[in-house]
Amino acid sequence: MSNFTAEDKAAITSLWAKVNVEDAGGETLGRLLVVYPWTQRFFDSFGSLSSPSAIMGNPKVKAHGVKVLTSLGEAIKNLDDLKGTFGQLSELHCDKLHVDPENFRLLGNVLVTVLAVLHGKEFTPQVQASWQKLVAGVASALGSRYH
Ligand code: HNI
Repeated sequence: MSNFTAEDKAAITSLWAKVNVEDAGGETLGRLLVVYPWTQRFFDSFGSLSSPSAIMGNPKVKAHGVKVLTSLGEAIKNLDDLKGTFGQLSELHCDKLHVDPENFRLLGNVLVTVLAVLHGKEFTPQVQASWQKLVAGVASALGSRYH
């Protein structure tokens, strides 16, 4: 599990303070579903995902993206215990949702891309490196109770 330095923590929390969870959440989940279409199979109750514009305009996609990013925000308050923070969610994604944990890595990479696009100049190499560490740590924690 990653160890976050003081610089990482500062880089993660200072960018997070500026993230609009509504915008970034919808963009991230939407792009995941567009770019990796096999991830759509987990969301068959979400209505039309038949084209990129249907996906990006789907209110259920947006609402669920917000839920995911809100949960990530909780993790940012507990950077030294991502495994503990995500223990129950790991079990849920494994036992009930049957989500292949590789998808957590895909989502993390899409999130980093979305933040780079939305935050431009503020997304410095230091910020990017710290966020890469965060999404890797989150993916690992969400996968930690798979069996
Ligand atoms: Ni995920 C439900 C958090 C990645 C598929 N997911 C949740 C919930 C949270 C959550 C919180 C709501 C749980 C509840 O109702 O108690 N998911 C997260 C986080 C990440 C993540 C923090 C990664 C950072 N989930 C993914 C990925 C997929 C995924 C990558 C599939 C590609 N999640 C789901 C599905 C549900 C879900 C499916 C249930 C949705 C529903 O409401 O039917």
